Amino acid sequence: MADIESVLKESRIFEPPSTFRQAAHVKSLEEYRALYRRSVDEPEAFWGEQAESLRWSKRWERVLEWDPPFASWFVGGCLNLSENCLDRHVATWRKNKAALVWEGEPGDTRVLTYHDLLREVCRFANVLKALGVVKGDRVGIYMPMIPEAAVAMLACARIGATHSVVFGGFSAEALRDRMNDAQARVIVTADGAYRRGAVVPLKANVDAALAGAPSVENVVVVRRTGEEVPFHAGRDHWWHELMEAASAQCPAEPLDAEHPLFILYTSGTTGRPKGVVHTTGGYLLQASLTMKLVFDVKDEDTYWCTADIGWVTGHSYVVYAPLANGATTFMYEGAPNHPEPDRFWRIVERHGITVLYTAPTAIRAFVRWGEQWPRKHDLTSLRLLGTVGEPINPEAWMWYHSVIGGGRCPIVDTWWQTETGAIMITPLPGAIATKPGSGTLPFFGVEPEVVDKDGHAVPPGAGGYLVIKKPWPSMLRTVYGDPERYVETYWKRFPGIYFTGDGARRDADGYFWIMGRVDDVINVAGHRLGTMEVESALVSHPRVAEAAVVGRPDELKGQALVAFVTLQAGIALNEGLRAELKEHVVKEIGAIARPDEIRFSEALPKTRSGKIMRRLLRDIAAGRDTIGDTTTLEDYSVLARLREEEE
Ligand code: 7RM
Repeated sequence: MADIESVLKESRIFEPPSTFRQAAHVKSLEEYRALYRRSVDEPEAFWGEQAESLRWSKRWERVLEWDPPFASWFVGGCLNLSENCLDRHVATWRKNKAALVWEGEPGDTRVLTYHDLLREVCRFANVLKALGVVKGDRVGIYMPMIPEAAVAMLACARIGATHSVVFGGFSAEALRDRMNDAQARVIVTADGAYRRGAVVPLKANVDAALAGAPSVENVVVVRRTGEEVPFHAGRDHWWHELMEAASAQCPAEPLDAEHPLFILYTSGTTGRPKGVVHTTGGYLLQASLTMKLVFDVKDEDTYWCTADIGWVTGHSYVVYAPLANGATTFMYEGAPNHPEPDRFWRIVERHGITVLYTAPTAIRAFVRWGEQWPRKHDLTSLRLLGTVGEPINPEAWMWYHSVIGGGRCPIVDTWWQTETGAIMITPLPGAIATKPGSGTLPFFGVEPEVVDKDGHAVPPGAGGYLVIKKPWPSMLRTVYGDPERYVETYWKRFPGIYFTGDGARRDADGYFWIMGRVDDVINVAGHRLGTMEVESALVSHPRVAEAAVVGRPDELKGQALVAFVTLQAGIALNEGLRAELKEHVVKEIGAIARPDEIRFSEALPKTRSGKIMRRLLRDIAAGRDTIGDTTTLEDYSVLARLREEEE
């Protein structure tokens, strides 16, 4: 009996377009394979060569020290990340190139050149120093998606302060717990943030959080929305006032390659937040190399990653990796449907976006809102599309490909995690043919495997647990303040091997297909089904926009399969449709996956980064109250509404 059974069949395949291939950094499958071979046969030589492309103030002595499960990369080397992102380019023709193009939700825009951005970063680095922040201190960042957020991150990196960005939509309690765990000395925030035309009271949340976070001595507040906010004399400072007084000269501090760059909290299911720690050299190297080869970034690109900086994708692929490559990174403050559902496409047209990187959850929302919205805009500037965050259902992939990409743009479906720091499994768009729903092949130096519960590799086509067999440069180094938890969470289940928590299968071409989180696997009469495949079967029905499946305890079968389904806009509910959807799943993948129950819902509970929270749906399906952590839930009203919608 397989650990996780695979039932989905998907046979479409898309070769890289030849014009794309010719101009790409990696141009053929043969080239990919040769480089990949070398990267895993001689990882230290490979990464050592790649690291030559960064600016080091002191060369490393050893590429890797591996004391399982603790890794040190570029041991003895010193560098500064902000110097690599800024000073390096300011010394070239890129000085006056746009580093950051920004659009606010109200439609205001700003452009910062590399020169501008360096000056802002230096000034804010001096502000932090003046507030007493020294190398090794932690700084909290709780901000809207405005340029100052990137400035604050880079300023921390410049002086060796470790930042901890907390998503601006999180509550005061979530912020308090994270600041306490990190023992942050300063928080950088704003008066408020625009979201769908309303104002999120960031400063008020900070005030509430600080009542229980005594380590924080100073708060720096950007004026964004202009609302009156209470000020605590001595503790609170306006960003613009401190910046006015600060010098624009600030030498980049040479930092050890293993100096902690940031702590990013992922909500564990219970209790204490889990602070994933990333360091400097290896992180920067893998983030910047993936940026170059996966997004095939060129100087002419205007690249837009839609993730919030409160998520790892925002750290790596909005801020650090694009800037390390001297690219133009575009940043948008607000919601995708404000004032109308065509906001993203309006932005693509207005700014001439060439590379777009977004999440499946957003794509499914666009499908649901209807293709009339993208059709209103000229999207021909786009040349490459990316997705991240969840498995993408083949139907959503096809829609993205044809409606947004005009059939001409490759799609890079990039699998990675907060813990991996950078992309791990992904197509290289000029080299690797894509299949809708597959992340395809491992990036250089990454050795993933699909294994059974005893850690043995499973044959092609079989489902199992996704693991990574060797250390990689941008891997997490520990859980902040809790190395035991680091070992326990990631390295215990398969001793000496990193466990991702995801289920996957590999097909006959060696392509990886992520099947969802292992904790979400549903056990129906002895068949262990991953969520992705059943959900994809539902989403392939023309009336379905999104689906989430969970198990509910069942005396006969172990678990019954409950599907929560969101329909396309404008579709009326009826009993016939329920039966039709059940039959559709049977036709697509077989009787074992037939949903026992279908519940229609206007929305599904999701995290801020768009991941469906199946844990909460399990409680609802079983009629239980939710006991677990809901602090990362995007829209609390969804839970109440779901409870009302009984079959
Ligand atoms: C970058 C990020 C990580 C989890 C991961 C998966 C899921 C992410 C994909 C994906 C299938 C993808 N960091 N995931 N990307 N599943 N295909 N391309 O998302 O720490 O927030 O989440 O997200 O389950 O383990 S994260």
